[in-house]
Amino acid sequence: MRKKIKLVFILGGIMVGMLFTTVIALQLALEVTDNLHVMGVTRLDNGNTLLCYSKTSFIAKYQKGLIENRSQPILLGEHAVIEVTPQGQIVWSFSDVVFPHEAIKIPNGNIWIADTINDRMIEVNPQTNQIEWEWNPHDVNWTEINPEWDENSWYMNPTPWDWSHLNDVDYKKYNSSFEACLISLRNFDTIVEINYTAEIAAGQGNWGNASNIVWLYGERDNYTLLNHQHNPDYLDSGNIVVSDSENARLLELDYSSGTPLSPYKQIVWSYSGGLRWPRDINEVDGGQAFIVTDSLNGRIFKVTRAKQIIWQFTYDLISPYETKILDNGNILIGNAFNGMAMEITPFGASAIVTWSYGIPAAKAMQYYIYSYLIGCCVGIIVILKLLFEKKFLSYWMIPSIVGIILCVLLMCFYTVTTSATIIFFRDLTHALGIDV
Ligand SMILES: [Ca+2]
Ligand SMILES: [Ca+2]
Ligand SMILES: [Ca+2]
Repeated sequence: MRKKIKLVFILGGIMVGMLFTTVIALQLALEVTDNLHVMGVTRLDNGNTLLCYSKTSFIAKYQKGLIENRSQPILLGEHAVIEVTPQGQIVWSFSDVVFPHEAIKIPNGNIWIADTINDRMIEVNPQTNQIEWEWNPHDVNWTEINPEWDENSWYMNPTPWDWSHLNDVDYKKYNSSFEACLISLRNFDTIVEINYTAEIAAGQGNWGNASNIVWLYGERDNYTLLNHQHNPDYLDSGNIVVSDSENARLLELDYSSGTPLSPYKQIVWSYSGGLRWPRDINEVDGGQAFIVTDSLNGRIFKVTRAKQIIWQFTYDLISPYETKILDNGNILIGNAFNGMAMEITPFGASAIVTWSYGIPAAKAMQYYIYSYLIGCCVGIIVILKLLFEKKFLSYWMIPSIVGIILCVLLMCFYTVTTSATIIFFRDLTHALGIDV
């Protein structure tokens, strides 16, 4: 009986210890390395890459609900949009943003940024870093768009922080008539298209006029239409695709269906089944297939219009955010939780990584946790063996102490090691086929 109680205490202690060390190790890794949580990625004509990042430590606080309002201090360097060369040199940056999700270059040379938690779309002149146009959902009189969105609705009651969660922006030129800006307002479950030409003509002080919203889809809390969407895109046909993330489906909308300002549009293609928080869809093969970012499944795949998955890539992805299809057929990835922008070249049924920027610290932590858990299992077996063979107390303590020392050393190695070492181990495990 006494032996049984002792056993329960020992096993319980080991389990609590494992859990505790794992949590501490994760926290340490994220805070010591504090790698970049990479969201939107765009390849520029000069070969450089624009990428939006926030530090992983911010994401951790944000997800725990520890950052609730603007009075919370935003640390220097915590968020930025940067331009990096193929060699990884930063040649431009803009940091007056909080959790930016997208940055694209428009034909006049300026950069459009979805400044997500600041609830605004900004146009930045990269020569001066001045904001030359800004579109805020709180400037819009939404009741003009839809009488049901009255003064009591969400639309007319802005909160100062992360109200709309404005998470994507796209550009389109409609022949010579006007240039348009497609914006995703995640917390509104709504996508809007803005007449950019009219906004610029109206001048500062008149931005955000409701009459410059020329098209929309979705309505807050009407989840039959959209539920917390990400990354709408214009198709070459003029239709719009969007990741209807919380509904775990992908939609193609007939742009011309319904009236332009009706929340309802005709869905002409959709895909669901097996998706976990899809956050991006891009057309390829002349509109005959799509590249999908299936975030929580840690994969990027290609699906045809006939709904066949014909290609998939998972290597090193942890909750990837979005992709952009490059002119040479390669795919640029914002690999959010694994802290990298990556370029991959499709190869057979998968792809090879041909370029990356950032440190995959989170992936290194996964390797650490697996090795740690294996170590613990071995430790438990040793302890049980010693116990049942009636050895002295001091003997079964030895493997535990050795195990703890090894864990601490491993933890130090993984957290303080250089990016080159992490990348070496990442590539080694991949080469050995034990990548997970
Ligand atoms: Ca995007
Ligand atoms: Ca987009
Ligand atoms: Ca995309």
